[in-house]
Amino acid sequence: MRVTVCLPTYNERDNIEAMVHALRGVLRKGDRVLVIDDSSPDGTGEIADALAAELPFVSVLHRPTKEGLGPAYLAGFRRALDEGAELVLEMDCDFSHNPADVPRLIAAAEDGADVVLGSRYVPGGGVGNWGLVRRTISRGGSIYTELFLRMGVKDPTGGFKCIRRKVLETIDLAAITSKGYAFQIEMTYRAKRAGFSVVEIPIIFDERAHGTSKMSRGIVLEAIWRVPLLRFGRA
Ligand SMILES: Nc1nc2c(ncn2[C@@H]2O[C@H](COP(=O)(O)OP(=O)(O)OP(=O)(O)O)[C@@H](O)[C@H]2O)c(=O)[nH]1
Ligand SMILES: [Mg+2]
Repeated sequence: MRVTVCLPTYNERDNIEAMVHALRGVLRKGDRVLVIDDSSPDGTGEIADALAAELPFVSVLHRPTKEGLGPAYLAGFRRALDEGAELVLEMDCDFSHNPADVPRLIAAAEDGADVVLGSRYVPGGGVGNWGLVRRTISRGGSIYTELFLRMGVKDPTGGFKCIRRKVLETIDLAAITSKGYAFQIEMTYRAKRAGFSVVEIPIIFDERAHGTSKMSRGIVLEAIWRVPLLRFGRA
């Protein structure tokens, strides 16, 4: 199945080139990488353009302002569908998600799963070098989400995913307004609610080595208020 890896970037100058080359090593003929850059002030967009000029499997979607991960992915999904992708991957560009795991995500989707989640909290998964605070936020987020949404998903805030085209064509992407972790939760929730199968496969998540995290208190708070709204609201 033809794959497009969506790679949102904001100030990933020190990661983008290595990531594109790593993906080149694991993707198959016809697969694509779509960089979605929100006008990074550090020049990531220009580096991505140079990579796209050199490597035909790479394209770049430039967006004028930083709006968060959710809007960036939604724009990327639309482009990937237009380009004919049969499987669409979500992946961070900071090497927290290991490019070597990409073929396993693809294989699980090709085996029949509609949504494949790279999961830190199933047997064999884990986090490499996170401190206690990050571990607690992440674990707490999973428990909180399960309390309200009952998806039976161990790692609902993760952002390493492989999604079948049909899922993106079926769920109402225009209705999704979440920006951060809530976006990851909402995508999976809407897919499940539409009757699609969700499968978790183990991944090891490592803290980024270069650049800075865009995780913020706002992103955590957004997830806290949006999760109950998903369950009880009209979303
Ligand atoms: N296009 C775009 N990309 C973003 C935005 N915010 C974050 N990203 C990218 O999304 C990916 C994940 O962001 P990170 O900063 O690593 O945030 P995180 O993974 O939630 O937080 P950590 O766990 O601390 O790494 C990275 O590739 C970022 O460059 C945004 O507003 N727009
Ligand atoms: Mg990260």
